[in-house]
Amino acid sequence: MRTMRTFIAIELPEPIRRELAALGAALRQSGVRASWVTADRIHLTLRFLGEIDPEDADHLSEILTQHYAGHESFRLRVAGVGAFPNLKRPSVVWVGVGPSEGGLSSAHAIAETAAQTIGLAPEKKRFNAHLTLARVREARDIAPLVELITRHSGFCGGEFDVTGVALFSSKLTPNGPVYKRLKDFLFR
Ligand code: 2AM
Repeated sequence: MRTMRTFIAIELPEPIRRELAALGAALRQSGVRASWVTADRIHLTLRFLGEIDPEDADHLSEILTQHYAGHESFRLRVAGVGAFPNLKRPSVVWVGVGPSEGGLSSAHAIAETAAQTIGLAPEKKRFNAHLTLARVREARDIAPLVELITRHSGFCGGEFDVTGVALFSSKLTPNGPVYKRLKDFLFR
């Protein structure tokens, strides 16, 4: 059976995307070799599922429909810029999202439980809500990027109401991943 590479994520509204696009353009000026995630593809991943069977995707969708239907909407704030694992060795440039407790935490818990229900192993890494802006390709000469991240650390992208989450497929291509929204799970 053909599997699909999938993940569960929260989409961002247009005004936030515009702010992220402007921030990305500013950081790109560093000239450091990195693959920049275009603003239309930036999302908040709740759970990366990897390759799953279409049957499991259907089962997962049923569970998510049921559980998210009872969820309250909540507000998130997009703010701050940093790097994983740290600014000395930036590998991933991220933008912060919070608060991580409350609605975001319970929306994440639903995604995690659903993933385990279809037989996936529990996620070992602690959930760290972030938006990936870039993946750094060049470990040397990163000083200009670090400088720009530091200068923009007070970045504020605005707030938005989360009214649902979605299941996405991800196809890896030479031009980067192509994401497709497969199904929406709207809150009550
Ligand atoms: P990231 O933003 O931190 O890279 C689609 O690939 C989404 O799933 C991305 O947002 C990515 O998170 C997330 N993801 C989590 N674990 C992943 C993995 N092992 N491989 C690819 N993407 C992963």
